Parts: sequence; C-alpha cells; structure tokens
Amino acid sequence: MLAGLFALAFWAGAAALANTAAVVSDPCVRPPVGSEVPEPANLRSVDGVLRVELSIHSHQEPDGTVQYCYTLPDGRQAPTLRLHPGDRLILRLTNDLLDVVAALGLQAGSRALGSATLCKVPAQRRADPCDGGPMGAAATNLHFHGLTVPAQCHKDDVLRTVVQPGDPPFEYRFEVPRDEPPGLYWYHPHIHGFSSRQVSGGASGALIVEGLERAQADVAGLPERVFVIRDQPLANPNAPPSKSEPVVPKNLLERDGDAANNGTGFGKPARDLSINYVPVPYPDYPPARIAMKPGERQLWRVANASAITYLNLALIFQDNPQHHTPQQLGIVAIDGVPINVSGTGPAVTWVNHIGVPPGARVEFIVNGPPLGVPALFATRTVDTGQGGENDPNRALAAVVAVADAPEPPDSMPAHPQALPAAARPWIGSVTPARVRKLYFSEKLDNPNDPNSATTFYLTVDGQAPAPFDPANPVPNIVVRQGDVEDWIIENRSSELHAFHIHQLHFQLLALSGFAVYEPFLRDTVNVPYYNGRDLQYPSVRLRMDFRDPDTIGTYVYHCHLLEHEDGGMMGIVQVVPVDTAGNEAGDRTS
Ligand SMILES: [Cu+2]
Repeated sequence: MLAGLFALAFWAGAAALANTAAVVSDPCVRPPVGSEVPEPANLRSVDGVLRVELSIHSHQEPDGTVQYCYTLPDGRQAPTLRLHPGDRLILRLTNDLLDVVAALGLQAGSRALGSATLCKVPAQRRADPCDGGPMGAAATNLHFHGLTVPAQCHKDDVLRTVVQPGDPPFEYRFEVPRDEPPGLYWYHPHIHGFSSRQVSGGASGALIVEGLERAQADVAGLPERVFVIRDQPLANPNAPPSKSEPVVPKNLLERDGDAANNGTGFGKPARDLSINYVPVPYPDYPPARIAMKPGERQLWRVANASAITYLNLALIFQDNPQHHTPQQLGIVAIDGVPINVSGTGPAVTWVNHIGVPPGARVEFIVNGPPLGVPALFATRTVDTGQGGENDPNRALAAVVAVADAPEPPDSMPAHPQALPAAARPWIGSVTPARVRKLYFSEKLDNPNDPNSATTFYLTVDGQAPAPFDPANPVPNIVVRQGDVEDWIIENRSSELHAFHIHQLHFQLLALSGFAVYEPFLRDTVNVPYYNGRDLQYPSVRLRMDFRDPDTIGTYVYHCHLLEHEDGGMMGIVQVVPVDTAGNEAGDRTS
C-alpha cells in the first residue's frame, strides 16, 4: 500500500515537471510500473473547430530501445481528440524525432534520412511534404484510423505525405463527416517500413467522435474512461517466466524474431504491454491500478494501439481464493461504430471476453467490483498460430473498489437526442457489384533456414505476389465509387493477420464460408491462420462500402500487424468517381 502511494506521488511529481517542458529531458517519460492508470488529456472542439499543436518525439532509453510519443506544447502526451460529426480538426504536426536522428548518426533536417533505395524522388521535389520524399526512420506522418476522410494530402493520405525532422509544422485540416458513426477512433504514424517501430514505441492517441449515447441509450449518463493499450519491446527480455506460471516448453523465436506462440497461454510474450502508458512488464506483470466506486457502472473505451499484440480482454472478479469469475462486458461499439448501426440486432451484446486485433477498438459497459472483492482487467491468451507471436495470459490493471474513488473526468451526456437515420440503405441489404479474392501469404527468404528473413504478401488473386512497393503507383484494385463489393480475404500462412482498409468500414459476412451474424461494421478484422491440414484456407468475406464520395482516392489496405505491413503486406486501391470509372483507369490485372 505504501509503495502504491509512493508511486502515485512520484507520478504526480513527474506530471508537474512535464508541465514545464523546458526542464524535462525525456519528453516521452512514462508512469512507473503499478501506478494509477491516468486518463489521457482531453482536447475538445470549440465552436465546431479543434486546433491542436502536436509534436512527435523520440527518446532513446539506456537499453538502446527508442520510445516515441506525441506531445502538446505543455508536455502532456497523446491527448484524446474529441470532435462532433461536422467539426473541423486543424492539427499542426511537428517532427521532433531528434533522438532517432542522433541514434542513426544523421544530421537533423537532412533529406538523406530516408532510405534512398525505398523511394527515389528527385531532390528538388523532396521539399514538399505532400509529394513523397524518402520514407526513413526519422520521417513521419499521421493516419486517422477509421475515419471516412479523403485520402488527400493535409487530410488522410499516407502514400505520399512525409514530414521530415526540421520541416515546418505540417497542417492537417479536415471535417469529420456529418454521418461519421460516433465512437472511438485513433491516430498513429504510417511511414511504410517504419510504422512498427514508431507505433510499438508509443506513437498513438485516441480520437473520439462524440455522440455514442445518441445511438446507444444504455450508455447515456455513464462515467467514461479511455484506455489506449500499447505494446513495446520487453523491458526484461532475458528473464525466465514467473515462478507462478506453469513451466512451458523452451522459448522459441518466430519468423520476425519475436517470442513464438508456444500454445500454452504462458511464457515469454513478444512484447510488453502498457495501459495509458503504465507499463505491465514481463515476467510478473505487476498490474496498473484502476479505482472505481463500488459496483459503479462505467463505459470503457479501449483501443488496441499495439503494433503486433492481439488482446482478449476480460474483467475477472476474485470472489474467493478458489474462484475467479469473468464478468459480463456489454459491448456497445466496435471500431468506432455502434453495434446497433443497422437498426436491427441487439443494442448491447454481453460477453465475458472480447478479442481485439491490433488496430481495432471496442467500447463496452462494465460493472465495477463490490467493496472488498479484488478484480483484474486482463488479456487472456490468443492462439496466433504456429508462425505467430506469443500472446500469453497477463494482467493489465487491478480494478479496486474504493468508496470515495474520484469520478472519471468525463461522463456521457444524460439526455441525448437520437441520431438521425442513415442516409443510405444498410450495406447488408445491398447487392455487391462484384466479388474479389485476396490472400495473405509469407515466404522465407531462405526456405532451408526457418530463421531467415520473411517477406510478407497481400495479393489480389490472379496477380503475381509482390511485397508492397511505395515506388509503384499502379493500384492493385480499381473500384467505382458508389459500388458495394464483397472481398474474400484468405490466410494462407501459419499465423494470424488483421485486415484493415483506410477510409471506410465493412461488414463481416462469413468466416471460412460460414455466415456470421454481425449487423454492424468494422474497419479491422482478424483472419484465422491456416493449420496446414484443411482442404480450404481460412477466410473472411467482407462487404466493402465505397458509396461515400469521401472514399474517392488512392489509398491502402494492409495487415495491421505492423511488422507485416512494413514487410510488404499492403496493397493499393483506387476508387474512381462514377463518371470516369472504367475509362483510362485500370488495375494490375487489366
Ligand atoms: Cu499480418
């Protein structure tokens, strides 16, 4: 108890220091292990506009790992951006990745920071952050994951937008669409080849489109909390597993060099996790702390902002020493979309654990523990396949009932106006214009050496498999705006992948050929791994919605395990306006 109080006091002191940015040498300073989970700073729109000055920093730790973070001018990290549908975001991003520059022995402002082999752009054109430039370790940009915002420079383009250290602040400015579903979205960098290290190092934050209570009356008036769960390199990579765990087979490495799935639910994970930056390190996973009033009902809004780690969230009450009871969690929204979006199906789905692939979000109602009942917010193990990372059972935070626990800083409006009805027919009732098939696959560079480097592919069936090449502007897929299409995504590899597409949501229709009942939308979906025995590869069938005019443009779909994306598991879709569709534009098969 004393130690816990001390930790709290320490963190309060650190936060005070962070407010005087000049004296802080580590802009990405993290709370100590075991501390109270802090709520991210909330930035709200005023008169329909939210102005944000955001810097991305890096800080090299004594062990050589590099942490990344977004900060406000006052030093606060990773603010939650809160906007209403129709609001305007004006965000100026400054690239201060100077520790990366130092670590690489390069000069700040040098245009040579990028890997020249990745993208050869003439020198005189590199000055424009909208027009390519080398995608290197110190380059950055922003993606607003889940929002249907045009894939244009200064809005949500990641194919050509590159902000280098030393560049003047780069302005993002766009309106949240009036019909954007209310819920939890997030922002993160999207530099091809370097996304994994920036996101795994901590560069991410939440973005909330306000009004979930307008779609989901059950959450009206509830106190709300935002939890951003990130992964990061192991703090104790050489430690043996905790003595409290069953003994597991020898630690193996999978193809990316991370701890391999051992199929037991225990053992060394590929990455440590943190919850709102409070680390929960291997091997003992000392939990962070969440205090609640006894039995209080709250809305928890959780983003899996990790680079490769699958979550399987559960809230477990330790009713007595012999009995641990997983609690019912009431899902109200997935990937920023209320689950009753179709007008059919239940408003709340009660489950006792929730799988969340990297990049996905889930919002759910929890009932806190009674006084005296210990409780744990945890992630249960995920079987990622023979070729996947080890995602064992582990704690995130102890949930503690405290009679006078402070209320969360935010609660949902109590008397909401219902959302207007959707302007377009529910996507599940629209006949798709065509069906396409894509597949995930992997290839060892040296088939005789299981530890050799792996190339990752996301291929349109019929095209030659090739890793994503930022220098090749030819789209893999050309779609006509206004169309709805069915995409079948197969997994021909021995590990899980998470399919994500920019600018739109989709409906999951079937899993390996079997219909599923999901009258709602996602923007990131897990695709089961191939076990090497079945006659068919596992797959998901997705109904893709290209009806919104804001989906016009050229953008990417990819695996959201970012090592895979960086390794080539990405492709380009071009959505053309109706009047030019079918004319000069063509994809790689035509
Ligand atoms: Cu993947």
